[in-house]
Amino acid sequence: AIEKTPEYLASRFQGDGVRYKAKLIGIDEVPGPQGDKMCLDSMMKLKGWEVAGRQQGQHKQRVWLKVSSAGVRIVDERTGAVEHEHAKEKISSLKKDNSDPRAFSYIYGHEDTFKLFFIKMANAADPVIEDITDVFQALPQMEAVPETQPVQ
Ligand code: I3P
Repeated sequence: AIEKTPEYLASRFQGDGVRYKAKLIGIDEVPGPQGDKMCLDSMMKLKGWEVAGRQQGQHKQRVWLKVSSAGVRIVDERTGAVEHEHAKEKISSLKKDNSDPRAFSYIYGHEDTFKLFFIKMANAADPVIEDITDVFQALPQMEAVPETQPVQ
């Protein structure tokens, strides 16, 4: 395994960060920042809507999920527009979907409103969960890494 030094994390997540191909299963307003049952209920509801949508011939939106030292961004695959920008300080919950190894969710809080974002990765969800976790945990070290100055 790669040793996650502050230098490694800083360079992995600098700028645009790491980009993953994904689909947006859905977004749901939830009552609070965290809670197992609350997340599971919300994910189950969004899954129900996904199934209902598919039965009507709708497809999930294709997106790029970008994980950087700033947080998570969701970019529309077709237009390239940044649709959601979630500062890591405001992400309060990160959950695997135990019934689907490609899916996970997180909660983003803004003022008194919390929204659960349910994402389906093109591949396994574990690597992106690990990246987001690293970004949360690496904050103090990453700030301590000095800017490298170009040699004149
Ligand atoms: C598709 C299949 C894919 C799914 C896709 C469905 O149905 O279930 O696995 O993509 O969802 O349309 P079918 O087999 O009938 O073509 P995901 O695995 O990424 O969910 P989508 O239409 O919302 O992209």
